[in-house]
Amino acid sequence: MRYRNAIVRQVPDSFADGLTQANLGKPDLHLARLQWESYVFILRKLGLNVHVLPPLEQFPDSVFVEDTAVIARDSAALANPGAPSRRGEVDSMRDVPRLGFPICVLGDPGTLDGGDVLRLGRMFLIGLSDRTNGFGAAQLGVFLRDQNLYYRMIDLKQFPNLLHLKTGISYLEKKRVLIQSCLEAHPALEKYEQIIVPDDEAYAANALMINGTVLLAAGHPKTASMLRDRGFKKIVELEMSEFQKMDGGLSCLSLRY
Ligand code: CIR
Repeated sequence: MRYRNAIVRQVPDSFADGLTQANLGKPDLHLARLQWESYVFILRKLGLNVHVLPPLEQFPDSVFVEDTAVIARDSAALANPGAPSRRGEVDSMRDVPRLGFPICVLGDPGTLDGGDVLRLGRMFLIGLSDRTNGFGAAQLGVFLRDQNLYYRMIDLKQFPNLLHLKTGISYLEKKRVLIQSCLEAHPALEKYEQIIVPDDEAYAANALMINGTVLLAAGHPKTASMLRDRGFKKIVELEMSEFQKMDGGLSCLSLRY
């Protein structure tokens, strides 16, 4: 799939007050902003038109804009984030071009974070997590089916290390997935070539394939060389340390379409 656009949101001063279970210490705001700038720079270099939203101080996690919506074909679904502190982030997405006229707005009792939704061509995997429940997934399922897209749910409760589905899996096009070992041999993935990141590089499983280039979190040399051995020639490694401290990864920082 060829991406032309991305939506990102700037890092708020309140960033360090966001939700986290990572136990990696407090993020450095200045460094987080530098890392964010590099991320946006690369998206632009890869040809994307990047729409930058202003920071939302009252929502420390709002830089993780992926969780607020799901974009499919020509339309979008506005999510209903599972964490109460993140609910209000969605309101500010209603004015965003492309998201301004969503076909679908997910709502209670359904909850869904965009980070639990992975697109693999015409198929969408929806993770059932602490953030996304069956109602939310079913609402999104109707939205997808109406557009002749398919979906399948994956229960993540048995994988406590995965905050979101995309914490543990990325789609690298051509039926290839980069996954954490806990998802190995999952029936939902049996038709895909599985590239398994070493357990001590689990964070690298949240990667992005953008127009032929793999964006990988820096500091995961085994994963990078494994990808090179598999024929991925274009790999860009991005420093993500400050976002990792807040449980966020490469995919979380943008909505791509
Ligand atoms: C949260 O707990 O909601 C944020 N601190 C991290 C969200 C990461 N988003 C994502 O994986 N899509």
